[in-house]
Amino acid sequence: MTITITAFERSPDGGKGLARDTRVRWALEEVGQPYEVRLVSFLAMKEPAHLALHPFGQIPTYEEGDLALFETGSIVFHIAERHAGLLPHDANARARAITWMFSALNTVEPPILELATTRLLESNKSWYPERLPLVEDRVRCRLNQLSARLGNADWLDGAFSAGDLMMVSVLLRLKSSGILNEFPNLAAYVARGEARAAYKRAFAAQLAVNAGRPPTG
Ligand code: GTB
Repeated sequence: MTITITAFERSPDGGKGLARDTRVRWALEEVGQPYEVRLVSFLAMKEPAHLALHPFGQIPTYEEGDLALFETGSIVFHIAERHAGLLPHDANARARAITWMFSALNTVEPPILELATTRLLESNKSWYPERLPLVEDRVRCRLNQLSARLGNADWLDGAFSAGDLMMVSVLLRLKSSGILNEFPNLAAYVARGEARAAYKRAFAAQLAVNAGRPPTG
């Protein structure tokens, strides 16, 4: 059955791979599943046809036969459950890998998003110089804890899993901030993710859509 995902017609990041279709492309590449991409504009995302797939009018979505999914956590979990390569067979190791997926999305991503939003939307506010360091420190707090847990390991719990895919995807958003480099083992962890052949294919595929198109917004 053909898998179709949606992605920005034109990503605001100009092809840096930070939009969330990249993590879905990466998961599909890791498990060797071909997929098609339907590009959608910001306007089309808010129209009924897309809202029927994604109630919040966002990308990415995932369609496969009768199944339509939204939310990258759910989509990557679905891919990892249906195809070998992203979740261990051992039941406990599998549960732990899934736990890392949730923690990437629920515990590590929120302060990183808060930082991105602060920088993007609040830099003209009088209180920005006071707020920014507070928000940065919330990110540092999480990275400090994650860094301590990762230690010298290559991946969070044994072999590379969907938990690492999600955690690296979340941390990638920090690359331009300089904060990631304060934690050399996390910077190396992200670089290991980026060095995977499947990630490179996913990145190249999104870049092919956005190359030569200046960032918007
Ligand atoms: N929780 C959802 C998920 O994980 O699937 C979040 C989905 C989401 O935020 N989608 C964004 C979207 O569709 C695109 S990825 N936004 C349009 C809208 O809400 O109207 C977020 C994103 C966008 C742009 C950059 N960038 O330019 O760097 C990075 C990340």
